[in-house]
Amino acid sequence: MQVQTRVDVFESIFQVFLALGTLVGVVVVAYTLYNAYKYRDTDDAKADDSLPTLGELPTGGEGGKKLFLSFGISAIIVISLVIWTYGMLLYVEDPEDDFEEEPIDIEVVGNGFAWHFEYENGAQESGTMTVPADHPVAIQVTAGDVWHTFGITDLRVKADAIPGEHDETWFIAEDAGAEHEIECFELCGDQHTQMDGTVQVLEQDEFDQWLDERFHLDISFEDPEGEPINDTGPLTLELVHQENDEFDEDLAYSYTEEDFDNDTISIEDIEQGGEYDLVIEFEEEEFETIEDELSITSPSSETYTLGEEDEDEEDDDNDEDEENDEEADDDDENGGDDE
Ligand SMILES: [Cu+2]
Repeated sequence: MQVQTRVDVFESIFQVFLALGTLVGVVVVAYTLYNAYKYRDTDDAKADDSLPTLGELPTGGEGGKKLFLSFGISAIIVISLVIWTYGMLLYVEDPEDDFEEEPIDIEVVGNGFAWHFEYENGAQESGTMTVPADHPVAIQVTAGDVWHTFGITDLRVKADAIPGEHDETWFIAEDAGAEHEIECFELCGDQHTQMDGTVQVLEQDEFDQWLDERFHLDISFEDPEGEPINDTGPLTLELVHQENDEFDEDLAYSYTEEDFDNDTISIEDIEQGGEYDLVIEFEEEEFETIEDELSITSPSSETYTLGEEDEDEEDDDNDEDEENDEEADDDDENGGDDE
C-alpha cells in the first residue's frame, strides 16, 4: 500500500467533509423548499388534516417515525465522521509503523530569524532543507532564542519551535525537483516576515550523493607570500573525530603526501560530521607541525600557511573579535533597560 502523506490525509478529510456537507445542505434546503411549497397558503388548506396549527408541538409525522429516522441518520453520519477523522489524525500523529523505509531524522532549529537544519550524520544547512523525494522525513523542531513555529504550507507541516523543547513531526515530499516554501508561523520579532527558507526535494540517488559530499574537505598549503606550496616533502595528516569512541566505526583518517593531487589533499572518506582534530606533521622540511580543530558540517577547504606565521592565530583573533562584539551588544541592551 502506498504510504499516505500529510497532504493526502488532510486532502481526503477536506474532500469527505466537503462532500457530506454539500449533501446534507442540498437535502435540508430541498426538503425545506418542498415543505414550503407543500404547506403554502392556498384556499383548500383547511381540508388538510396534517396541517400544523399554531402552538402545536410537531410530532414529525407518522407517529415520530420521520423524526427518529432523521435523528438516526444524522447520528450515524456524525459518529462515523468522528471515528474516521480520529483514525486519520492518529495516523498523522504516529505514522512510523506504516512507513516502509526508516525516516530521515533532521533537527530543525529556529534561531535569529533563520532556520538551521542538522542531519543525523552531523551535516548542517541553513535556510535550505534538502530532502529526498518520496521518503519520510522526521523532524525535531526547537528554537535557540524565542518562540517560533516551523511551517511548510505545501506539505501541511506546522510545529512549534520552543527553546528547550523538541516538537516532533514528519512529512513526505513527493515531487523531485520541487521547492517548497518554509515560513515562521509565530510572530517572533521584527524580522519575522524574513524568517523563511526552502525545502529542496532531490531524487533519492541525488540526495545520497549530496549527503555524501557534505564532508568533503580540501587541504592545501601556501607560503607566507600566499604562493601555493606543492612540495612539502613527506608528511602525515591525521584527522580524528573528537568523539571517536562514541561511534561504532573508527572515525580516524590518515593521509600522506602521496594523496596530493593538484597541490591539494581532497578528503572524501568522511561520513560523519562534527568536530575533528587535525594534525599534520612534516618529516623532512623545517615546517612546524600543524594542529587544528575543524568543525566539519559542510563542504569546506582549508589552506595552511607554512613557514612563519600560521593561519591558526588569525582565526583565533577573529573569534575573539566576534565575542567582543556580542558583549558590546549585551551592554547596549542592558543600557537600554536602565533608561
Ligand atoms: Cu520566527
